[in-house]
Amino acid sequence: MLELKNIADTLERAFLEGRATPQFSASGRFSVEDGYRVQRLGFEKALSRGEHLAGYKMGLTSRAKQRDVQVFEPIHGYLLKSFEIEKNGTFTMERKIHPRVEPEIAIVLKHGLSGPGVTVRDVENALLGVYPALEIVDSRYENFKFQLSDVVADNTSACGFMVGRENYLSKLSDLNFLGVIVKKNGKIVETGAPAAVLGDPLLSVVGLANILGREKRSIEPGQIILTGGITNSVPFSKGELIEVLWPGETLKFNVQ
Ligand code: OOG
Ligand code: MG
Repeated sequence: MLELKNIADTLERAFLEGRATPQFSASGRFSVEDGYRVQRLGFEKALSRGEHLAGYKMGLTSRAKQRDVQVFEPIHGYLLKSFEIEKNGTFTMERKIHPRVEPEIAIVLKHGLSGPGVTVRDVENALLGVYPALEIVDSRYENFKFQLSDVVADNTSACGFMVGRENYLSKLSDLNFLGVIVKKNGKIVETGAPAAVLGDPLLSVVGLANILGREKRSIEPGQIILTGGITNSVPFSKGELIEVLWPGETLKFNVQ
């Protein structure tokens, strides 16, 4: 039997030191439920280090992302305030393993939502903002290779995020069609549209609210919800420039 507390300790060390660890599912029975138990332990450890919750993320909500990592089920994790990257800022490779960037739609609600029975209409009525965003994932597993339970335990590879100022709330009926372009060092490397995320990124929020409801938790007003990567994630390294071009706003960072 794998000891869940030991797994949480190992993942915390990998995260804090930026050193990859072998996946756990390879060395014994490790269920998805165990993965979420480990994620919960990791969250409690983060709080006791003085970290704060910023919101939640959904992952593996697009075919591109599922094929990318060969895991075919949506997952959810938590976002810490310290993950937020300054706009037009720099991203440091210090204590990172093999980070990758992906374009996402971020959602903020003006009133709380909790399942069961949350619908798209409920999410629409609760919306405060719909923002262009990017996420940086950095799996704590060797070679970015994992099974479903591993990636859940590793807080779904969460590492960083940036949320734009542009609010697409007034363009909600066209949200699915907003194109996004990812450039690395000035060259286009990925293109996509929010429709890639479950056919509508608001469905990601529906899923999250219903999942949290089962745990007697809820999405709180003002929390940031990342709805999931639209394209394949793009690896980068020191000295490179990443730009994510959205209608009305470009999100970018230099890698140091
Ligand atoms: C898993 C996390 C997936 C997304 O947006 O699909 C994710 C990974 O790719 O490491 O964040
Ligand atoms: Mg993501």
